[in-house]
Amino acid sequence: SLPTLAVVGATGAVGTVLCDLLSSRRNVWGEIRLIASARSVGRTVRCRGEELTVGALTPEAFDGVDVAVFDVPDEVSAHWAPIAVDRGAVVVDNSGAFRMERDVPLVVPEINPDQVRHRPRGILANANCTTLTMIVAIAPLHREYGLRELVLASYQAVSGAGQAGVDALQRQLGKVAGDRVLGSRPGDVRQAVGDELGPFPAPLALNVVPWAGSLVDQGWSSEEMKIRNESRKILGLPDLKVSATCVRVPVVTGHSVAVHAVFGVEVDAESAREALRNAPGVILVDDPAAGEFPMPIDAVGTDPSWVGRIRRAVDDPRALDLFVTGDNLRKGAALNTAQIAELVVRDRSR
Ligand code: 11C
Repeated sequence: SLPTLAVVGATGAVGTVLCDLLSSRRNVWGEIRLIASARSVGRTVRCRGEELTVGALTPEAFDGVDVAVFDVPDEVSAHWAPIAVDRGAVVVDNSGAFRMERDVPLVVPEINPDQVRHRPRGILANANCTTLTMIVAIAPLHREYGLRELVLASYQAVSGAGQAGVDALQRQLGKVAGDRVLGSRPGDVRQAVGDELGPFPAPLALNVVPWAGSLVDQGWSSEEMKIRNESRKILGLPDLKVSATCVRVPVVTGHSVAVHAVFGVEVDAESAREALRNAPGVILVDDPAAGEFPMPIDAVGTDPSWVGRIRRAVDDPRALDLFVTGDNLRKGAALNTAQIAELVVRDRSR
């Protein structure tokens, strides 16, 4: 019989996209069981053309489940993932709770699919959405040239902070639209936005905020350290130099990253384009003369990472500069977890 999939956090920003994706991907699942926190229990969600009723997060909810995908906060995953494993499920976790644990693989199916087999704790981790968007385009270049260093600046959408982030931007846009004065200084939206900051430390409407996540160490944000640590783990390069600056921008969905990548050998923009043209999960859009470059408005609702603006660095023949953008809720989250879950069942039926 076909395997049973549980989706924990089914009504959140990522869970909703996952249900949507499961309706359009090749169907490998028998029962799909939707699970969420108490306030969403009893709601119905459409998945594969059926109305499914959301159930409660209890140990028994995992009985008979083959794979459980978790799209919930770190502390919820940390508590519940081992319970799901005890009940017999393989867990695919999209939180930060397990990603850097030595005995939990961090899987990107285009890069390290074989790692789904090594899961001593029954848990497979899904990377952060900014890491995932960028790494799918960097791995083929690493295979070609041998990566030494990444210098990154992100342009992250508000949906990375969940539905609360989207709601906050939309409320703020309502307040600044039509406000031609925008406070005492033109362009200063603080007065218009007032206290509608939502999960962000400053207004996002008509602004950019160089901050995502929490303060970790020496001024670095958690998001910046995740990109560094996760890129090293996924590529199997423990000494890779990574410096990231994470910035939130007023985009609803689609994380973008400007990348300066330094390699072990001299690079050539055309051969880099060729490597990316042939890479899984990547779309090359690189014709600036024709006004073609990757943007969140292209990437939203699509599966691949869109990459373009590929240039060899003027001052370093071993470095490439490029721009990547991808749907943070799809490849950045729901899609990658769906792909990992599918690998688990494909592997089982071999
Ligand atoms: C953001 N990337 O855009 C974050 C959200 O580690 O999975 C996801 C945080 C994570 O705010």
